[in-house]
Amino acid sequence: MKLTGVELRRISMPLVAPFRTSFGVQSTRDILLLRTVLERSGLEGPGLDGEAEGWGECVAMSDPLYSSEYVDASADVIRRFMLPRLFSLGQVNGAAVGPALEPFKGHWMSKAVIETAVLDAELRASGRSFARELGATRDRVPCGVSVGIHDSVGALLESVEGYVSAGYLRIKLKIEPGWDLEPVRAVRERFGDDLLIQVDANTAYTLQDAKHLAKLDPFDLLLIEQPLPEEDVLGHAALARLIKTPICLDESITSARTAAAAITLGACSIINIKPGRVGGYLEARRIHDVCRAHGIAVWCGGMLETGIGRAANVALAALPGFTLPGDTSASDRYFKTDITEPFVLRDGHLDVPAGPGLGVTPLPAELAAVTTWTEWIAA
Ligand code: SMG
Ligand code: MG
Repeated sequence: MKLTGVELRRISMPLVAPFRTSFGVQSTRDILLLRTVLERSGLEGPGLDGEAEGWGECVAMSDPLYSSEYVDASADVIRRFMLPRLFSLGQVNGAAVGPALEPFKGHWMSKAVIETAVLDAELRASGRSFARELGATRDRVPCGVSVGIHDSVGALLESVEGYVSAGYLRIKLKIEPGWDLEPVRAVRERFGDDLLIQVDANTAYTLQDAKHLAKLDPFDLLLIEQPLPEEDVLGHAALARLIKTPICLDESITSARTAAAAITLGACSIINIKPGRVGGYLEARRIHDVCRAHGIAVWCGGMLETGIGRAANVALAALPGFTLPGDTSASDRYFKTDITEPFVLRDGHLDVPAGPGLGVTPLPAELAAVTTWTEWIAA
């Protein structure tokens, strides 16, 4: 297939409630979507002439606070470097995108959105689903929910109550220094020992805090996610020897190679796989494979995606090594109106889309209502 053009589209999606983490507050999700148009020739098989379209959602945020990536930079690197490189190739398919973009350092989220949109077009054209292509073994996935930092413990308990009664199977509490032991204790006491609880610090602590973090041990948490800075893999290995709560890495893991190194160093016993953070779903699958071979549990992270990104995440989360509930929550946890048919929680699970490609497409009216800018880039 030949890539004939790409549409960049920026959308602005108000969240149902502000989401506060140790690095900032999100009230509106500012998102870059990418639509690829590929041309098929009869040479690829009978009846395959014509155009194929694919979609992808870039998980970069407006500001470089979760990682170094941000939306404007993503649009820039895609436009100036990545698309010219892909347009220069005669033929392109999902598997060829990663190797073709390899010379460009970093920019994982930008690489990921292009690979996803090319893969989606390719799979739609041949009637194969994303889940099937990745190796999914389930048709629905168990879901958790990520709960932001609140102004008071009372307000937090009220939010958690809502999510528990909606059926979420695991609660993740965002923590930071000054908002850790007290909220965790309150949620554990209120909801009992059976509730699966984990915490996420988004790099807010240092190894000096080890004694303090050990005070989380009695609360029987599933894991503590990314307590220390992204580059401090050795610090996480040291911390793992000082606390009982299992350490899960998020920001530190950018590839199957960094995952293998972190595992070998003893820096984590669980990994949060976010395809955008690692350059795409194919690398995400390689991380899954590495972890599975090492007996390391994985789960699918989230970046406040719309239905487009969620469809792909849910497909990935259906692979056999995803043994913990993911941050793959229902559409209504994020937005009043999603840009696709909404993902709905049933018995704490989301269904894995089974149609060709991602199995979902943006609804034209909903998409138009949130679009702030588009740009067509022809080959
Ligand atoms: O998509 O439900 C979601 C958000 C999950 O907490 C979540 N993501 O570090 O894991 C993480 C954060 C990163 C995004 S915070 C704006
Ligand atoms: Mg995280």
